[in-house]
Amino acid sequence: MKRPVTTALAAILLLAAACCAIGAAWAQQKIVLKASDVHPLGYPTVEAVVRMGKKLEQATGGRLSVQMYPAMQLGGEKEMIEQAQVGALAIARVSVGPMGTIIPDFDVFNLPFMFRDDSHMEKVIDGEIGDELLRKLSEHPTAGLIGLCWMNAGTRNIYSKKPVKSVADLKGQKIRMMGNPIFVDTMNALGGNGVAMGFDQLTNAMQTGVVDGAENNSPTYATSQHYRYAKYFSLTGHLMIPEVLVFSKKVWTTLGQEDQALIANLARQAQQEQRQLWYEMEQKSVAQMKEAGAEIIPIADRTPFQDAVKPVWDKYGARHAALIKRIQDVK
Ligand code: BDP
Repeated sequence: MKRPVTTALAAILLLAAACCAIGAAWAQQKIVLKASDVHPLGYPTVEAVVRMGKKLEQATGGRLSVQMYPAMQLGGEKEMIEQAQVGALAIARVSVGPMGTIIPDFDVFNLPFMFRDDSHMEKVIDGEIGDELLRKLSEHPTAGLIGLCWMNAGTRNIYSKKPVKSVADLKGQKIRMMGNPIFVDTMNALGGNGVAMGFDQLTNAMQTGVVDGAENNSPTYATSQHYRYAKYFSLTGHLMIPEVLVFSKKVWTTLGQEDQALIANLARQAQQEQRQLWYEMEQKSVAQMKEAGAEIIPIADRTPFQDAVKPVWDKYGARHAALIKRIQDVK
């Protein structure tokens, strides 16, 4: 007959073993991270996040994975940001455009004619300014988002039902802009009527004539088939706005430190991978637009456009003078 002390000890050991097993099972629990993008599958930003998800799945033996909801399945970017903030969505790939209303410093990227060209923009987002802004977002006490990485989105150009060859041609044209006052002010300064609305409402607004046109990069114009309603694509190049990949802070804090580091690292890789996809897509899009009958209007001298937006710089630039100077100094 066993002595009671030995029996008690055995019971404790058994209980401890059971707890360990439950703990291990808990740690092994599969987590599916919901991700979203306004663009369809195959678009560079979407593809980069899908690839990142595959790498994450591989690295964790399937414990962590990413489920992509593309093509505005979860709404426009405003909705995606809100869902990430409350933790209903883990990963949102959005334009810096709407982020400026959350982190004012982000608006520096939203200033018209801020970057000289793609390579200037890339040096900024790849360098210390890019890192600083991501950190600013992650450390913001109420934004509820972690800034993971940047992505390319080329140059935005105005497209409309009526050709825009000069600033004067914008007079009386209703042009959809992203939801941030800086963009409406930019279009108004150019002499048009800026109309703020979500990307999810744009096709309908063009169909029904609520707006005459919009402005965007060629891949967005081509994949969304906006040439069907606004065939004149004028190379105004007035905005060059990077994209940002954000992670819900609510979901982030439920992950272990190692998982967080892994995701952060894979996002950094995605930043470079997306870039390759981006340039291929830009070329393809221009061919697709032309084939579909879009008319590309070159703007030989952008100076009148640059001069016209000076009031926007006066209004929004002054408060960010030091950061703007640092960006301009990046060579
Ligand atoms: C595209 C961006 C997307 C924006 C869209 C817009 O990739 O994030 O939602 O523009 O104009 O270029 O809203």
